Amino acid sequence: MYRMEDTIGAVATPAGVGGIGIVRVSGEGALAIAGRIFLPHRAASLEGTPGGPLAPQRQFLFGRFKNPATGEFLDEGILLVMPGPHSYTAEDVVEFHVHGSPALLEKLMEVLVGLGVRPAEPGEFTYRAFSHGRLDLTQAEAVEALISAQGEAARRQALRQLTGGLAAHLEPLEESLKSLYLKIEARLEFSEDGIPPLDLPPFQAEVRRVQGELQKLLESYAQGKVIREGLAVALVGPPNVGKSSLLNALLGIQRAIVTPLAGTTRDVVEGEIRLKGVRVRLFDTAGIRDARNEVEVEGIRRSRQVIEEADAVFWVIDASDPEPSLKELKVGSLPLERTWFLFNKMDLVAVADPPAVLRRSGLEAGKCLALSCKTQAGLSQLVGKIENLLQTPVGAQDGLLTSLRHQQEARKAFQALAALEGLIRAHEPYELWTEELKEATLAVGRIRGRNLPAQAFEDIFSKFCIGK
Ligand SMILES: Nc1nc2c(ncn2[C@@H]2O[C@H](COP(=O)(O)OP(=O)(O)OP(=O)(O)O)[C@@H](O)[C@H]2O)c(=O)[nH]1
Ligand SMILES: [Mg+2]
Repeated sequence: MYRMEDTIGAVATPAGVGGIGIVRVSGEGALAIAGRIFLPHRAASLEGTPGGPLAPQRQFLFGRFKNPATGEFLDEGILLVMPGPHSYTAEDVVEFHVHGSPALLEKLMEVLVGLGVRPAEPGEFTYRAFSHGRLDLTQAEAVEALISAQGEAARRQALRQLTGGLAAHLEPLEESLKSLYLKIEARLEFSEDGIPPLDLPPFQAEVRRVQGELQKLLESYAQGKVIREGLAVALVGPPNVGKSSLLNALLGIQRAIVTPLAGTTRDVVEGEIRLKGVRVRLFDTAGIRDARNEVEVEGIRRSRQVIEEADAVFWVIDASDPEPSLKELKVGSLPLERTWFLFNKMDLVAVADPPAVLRRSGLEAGKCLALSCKTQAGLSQLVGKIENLLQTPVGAQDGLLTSLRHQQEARKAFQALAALEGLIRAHEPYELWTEELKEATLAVGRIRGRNLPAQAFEDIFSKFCIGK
């Protein structure tokens, strides 16, 4: 586990060459150590030796950095001084802003370590901010989410969480659970002392309300996942129906090879677009058929894997010859709840009724779309369809659960309340009710970092990058 009493330091800027590189140091020794390296320009002589104490006030100084052991000049730059508690970690923090040279930054770290700084573990600065109560756990996690956000929607989601969106949602929930717990607890301890009997209907109504809130949070998880990780769309179907043509049309470039030969695509070809600020990853695949050729067989195995992993499956059908597609459909097992049927090559058919074709195969007619990659007809409707898949459920935005950890805890709380309802119905004793209420309260608290075992923190923060 992280040792809180050490003064820690790390390069906070990304590896590689840049205009500026930043080394950050936090802890009790930060100001003293900085004072030993830094010589402000307003000192009488630039040739002087550092060593003057730094005033513990917020300041931004221009000057020189020197190795106090050898007197060697390292660089000229800026020192930011942020005494605790008004700093990121709530401890004394200093930042050395120097030229962004990896060799220089390494040297600076080496000098700092010589003065007693311990290189920080991943996420250790944020861990300190959390342990000093500057951030709750959901906010600490949001820092990492913001840093690694891919795209506009993920960025906004992380920022909402960082500014306390999720915490604000969880706090009243935890309070409600606590007060439910106390109601029963009081009647447990003082059952003889004339506390009025429990008014059951409002109690049950409150349990159901809290359960409803938890349900909403749980539903927001799947949506949050799409925003963070993007939506994966599989373009699949038999050979020659126009899967690669569709990929190219959606990307607006000739990414995949298109030929009139069946079995053109062998590998999975990936492309990416952004819709509503969310990353949409498109996977063009080998046409699925009964193939003998070894290369094609492997391609088809990969197609099936893409179907497994995709959020949405677009099963492409040649509208001028739908039979092979429908036949493959019956043999191949498709996840129908996340599959849409795209009738391509509509330009080749005078009259076509995709819904009727689907109905004849016993499929849901509403999940189809007609288009032509050749004329581009129907493409904008298809894009609209994908955008609908990205839609955030109303009201869920602020409460979005963003990690598996959140989801698991919220589910535990939900299940505890479900168990409680069973106990109430079965007229079980209050002792058992309090157990479930305690479990639900603790689970919601754990989302924000309360009552977690030390190992759990390590697991969470070790995924952060070094310097954060
Ligand atoms: N008329 C017409 N032809 C199309 C349309 N879309 C694709 N094609 C043609 O159909 C043929 C096959 O297209 P591809 O995009 O290679 O089909 P695919 O499904 O990727 O085929 P495989 O990779 O072999 O599985 C090509 O000759 C395309 O030009 C369309 O909307 N209308
Ligand atoms: Mg292809």
